[in-house]
Amino acid sequence: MSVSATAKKREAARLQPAKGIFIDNQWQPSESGGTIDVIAPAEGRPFAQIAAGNAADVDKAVKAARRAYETGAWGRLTAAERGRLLIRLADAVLAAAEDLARLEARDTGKPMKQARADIAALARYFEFYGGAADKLHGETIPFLQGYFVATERIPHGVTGHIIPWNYPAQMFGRTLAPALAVGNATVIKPAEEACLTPLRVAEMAAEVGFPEGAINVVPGLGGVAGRALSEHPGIDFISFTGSPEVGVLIQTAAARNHIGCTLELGGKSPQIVFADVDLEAALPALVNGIVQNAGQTCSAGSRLLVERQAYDRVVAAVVERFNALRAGTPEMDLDLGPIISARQKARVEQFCNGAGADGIDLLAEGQIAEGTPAEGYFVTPKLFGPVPRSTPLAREEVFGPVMAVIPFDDEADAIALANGTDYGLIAGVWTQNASRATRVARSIRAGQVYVNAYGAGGGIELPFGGMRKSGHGREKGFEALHDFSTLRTIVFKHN
Ligand code: TXE
Repeated sequence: MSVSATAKKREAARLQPAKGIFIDNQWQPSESGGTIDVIAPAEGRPFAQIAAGNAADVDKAVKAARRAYETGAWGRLTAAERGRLLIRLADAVLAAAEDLARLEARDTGKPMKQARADIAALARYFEFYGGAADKLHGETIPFLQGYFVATERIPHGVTGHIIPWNYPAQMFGRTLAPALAVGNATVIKPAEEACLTPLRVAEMAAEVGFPEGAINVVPGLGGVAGRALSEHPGIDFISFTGSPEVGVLIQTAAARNHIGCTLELGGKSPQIVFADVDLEAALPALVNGIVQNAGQTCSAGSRLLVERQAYDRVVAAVVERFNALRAGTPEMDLDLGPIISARQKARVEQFCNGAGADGIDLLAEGQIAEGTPAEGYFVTPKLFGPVPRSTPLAREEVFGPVMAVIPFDDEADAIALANGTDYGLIAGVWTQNASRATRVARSIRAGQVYVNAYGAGGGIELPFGGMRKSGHGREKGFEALHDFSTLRTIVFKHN
């Protein structure tokens, strides 16, 4: 064995070993026997391994879910019993919150305070949908003489779920909790970049009493395990969060299988600031909208649209805040952490270099704190402006802590600008004029519009989802129970 092979072996021995594929409440070895290294983004080196699931593993997981749904204990539970299990899982997550937050922080690089908030949100998803499980009901419909008609909301059956790496814990709860509340049996493919928390929480679900096959987790590469899951003829519905490019593949595969899907594909969300803004109140939300999770958030407020007459005043205040921002490791617990991977970091840098080449001014730049590992995937938060409306920075999702400031002339211009990208996920409107706030909010093509707030409090109760390139379908809130269920109409004829 060569020296480098020995060194590699020693390195591998230090990594947390892969647990395998989670099927029927048990860890099973992957069919391929292969593993994927999990890199800590703040350290720039691997610290764990996950199993590299493939099509054969996905097939086993889908069959386990089918058994759970058709003949297993899961399919026989009442809605109230499913709800109780979800609430038990919420309690277990809260009891282990600090350990889970540490795992999530190392896996994603995010500051501990963000990871703690994410774990609290994960618990809240299980709690909210646990409480909602037995409150989803149908209707009766007046019909012909001698008929009685009722509808009932029923599960799709086996649901497939593919989630990204930016909020592994939250996404796991967001997509699985409503699906389970309705009674679906689930198979989830988390992101290869960060999925240790989902793997641990699946195990916890078994510990609190979820029956075999209700939750199955197949870690692995997107193009292998993800693709196999999206194309599997045994799933009845699929929920995807990720890039628009892969979203097209998911919807195409769903069409081939004649099943429905929900897609959440990110955005280029505007924060619209009118001259009568209460700037003091708005500033933290304006900046946090792009800094949270280092800008790797589907609903990041990446476009700051500012009424021209207040441009200098607003930009000066934002510049001051931006210059004070600091990136660091999870333990430093500063404003932001690193980017998830070298590949994503390169993508962010490419946008910034492109802005420079387009002659756009860099208005402000935060710092990387002293003592952060040089190998970590850190970038400084950056504020560019004024950004011409046709440039990539004004139109495309960067998925990093990079904000584009764009001036507008009046209300009509603000609306046109806000609606002027292919996306439509969320928006913020900042003004003290209630009529204008209402008019603008109702003119924005987005799934969620905030007035004098932005992305407040996790919003688990609030239906969330996009239009056009941001995807379709609604997650969160009671609405998600509709997406994860379908309707049966029963018609009775009587004398
Ligand atoms: O996404 P991918 P990436 C956007 C964001 C980001 C860009 C690229 O702009 O910069 O997408 O990120 C799985 N069949 N968002 O490359 O590839 C993959 O394993 C089935 C926005 O990481 O779409 C992972 O589990 N699945 C977004 C998931 O899809 C496949 C969050 C997302 O990865 C697959 C993430 C395939 N062929 C990125 N290929 C948001 N909406 O929040 C990959 N996957």
